[in-house]
Amino acid sequence: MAEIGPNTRLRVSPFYEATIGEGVTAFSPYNNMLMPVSFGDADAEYNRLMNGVSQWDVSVERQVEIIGPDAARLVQLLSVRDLSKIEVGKGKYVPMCDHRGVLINDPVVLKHEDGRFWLSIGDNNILMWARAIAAERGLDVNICEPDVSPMAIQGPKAEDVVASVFGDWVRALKYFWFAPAEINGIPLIIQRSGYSKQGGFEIYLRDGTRGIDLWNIIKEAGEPWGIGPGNPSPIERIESGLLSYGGDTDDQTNPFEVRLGKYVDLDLDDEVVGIQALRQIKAEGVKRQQVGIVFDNPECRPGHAIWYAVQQGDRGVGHMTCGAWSPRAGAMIGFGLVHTDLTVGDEVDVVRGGYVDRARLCELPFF
Ligand code: THG
Repeated sequence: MAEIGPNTRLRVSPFYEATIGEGVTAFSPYNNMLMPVSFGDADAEYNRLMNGVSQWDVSVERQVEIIGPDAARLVQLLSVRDLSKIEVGKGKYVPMCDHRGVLINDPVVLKHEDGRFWLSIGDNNILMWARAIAAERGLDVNICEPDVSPMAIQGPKAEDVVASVFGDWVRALKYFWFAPAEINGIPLIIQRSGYSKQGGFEIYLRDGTRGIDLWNIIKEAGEPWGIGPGNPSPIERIESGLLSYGGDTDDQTNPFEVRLGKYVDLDLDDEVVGIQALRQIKAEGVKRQQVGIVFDNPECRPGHAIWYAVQQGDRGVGHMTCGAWSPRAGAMIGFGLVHTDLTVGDEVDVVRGGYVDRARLCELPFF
């Protein structure tokens, strides 16, 4: 069997050995790292997330740290959401666009102090982007990627597990709020957040040499609740309507098309990258929309390829950008990126390889 090994261009997660020990069976490339995407038992992994608690290596969610007198200014210039009221100790979900108004990331922004922020990024090189914009605008900031690696604890029992390790104070953390913590000398940040709608926390490891220690502390503490390994679930995130930047978006996608319009503030000043283009896009009318797709045939199962063509008769009306068998829907479901002249309830054909499947458009989220 061929191998893809860690090398200087493929950085190693501090939890790598731990996930190998847990029996990881598949990885996906993300931010020049490998993200575990399967531990070989999809049903058990989904059930843990829905009914118990699941432990994820999401160190691929890299942090871009911005420090300095102009840090707040730079973070706002990079973000099409108004950040003037962001509070110290709270994160915010923020679309980032290029000068065309095309979505280039959807990070969680964490404000640590007035002059210090983290952008907790998806799969794109925002470190380079932030440095380029800062230099162009002559801003007084320092930008780096700190030694920080998030682990997610997700599911209805996540709070009990995290409280058993760090104390009951974590139960009082509101959504997206974070606080520093420490266990056995391991420096951490704990936030109520994570890429699922089943509740939970993200623990940002701030010392990459202590990854296995942290993994084992959480694993042992979670045993009474049946904790086990998992990863951002393609099934649950589709059911819950969570966007995957780079999966559900292409090189033309703007935030209005993928349900992020509520996080866009068009009256931000003109200097914000992409804001002028977004005003024009809005004025001209948005051409595509993200909707749910439910397949008629209950036997239908997802295939390999993505971005299947969606048609009405012979007319191409868009694409299906992701799909999964949904236990809760009892059907194959997915997201469509389709023309705005289609509406919820419309029947469509999804063309997958040689097959044509009948499906119906519906509102997102599914649940
Ligand atoms: N956690 C952290 N960093 C991340 C992710 C994460 N960086 C990369 C990637 N995931 C960014 N994408 C998302 C997508 C959705 C959410 C968070 C990050 C999310 N959305 C909620 C929703 O859509 O309902 C809440 C948004 C809101 O209303 O504020 O949580 O998972 N650290």
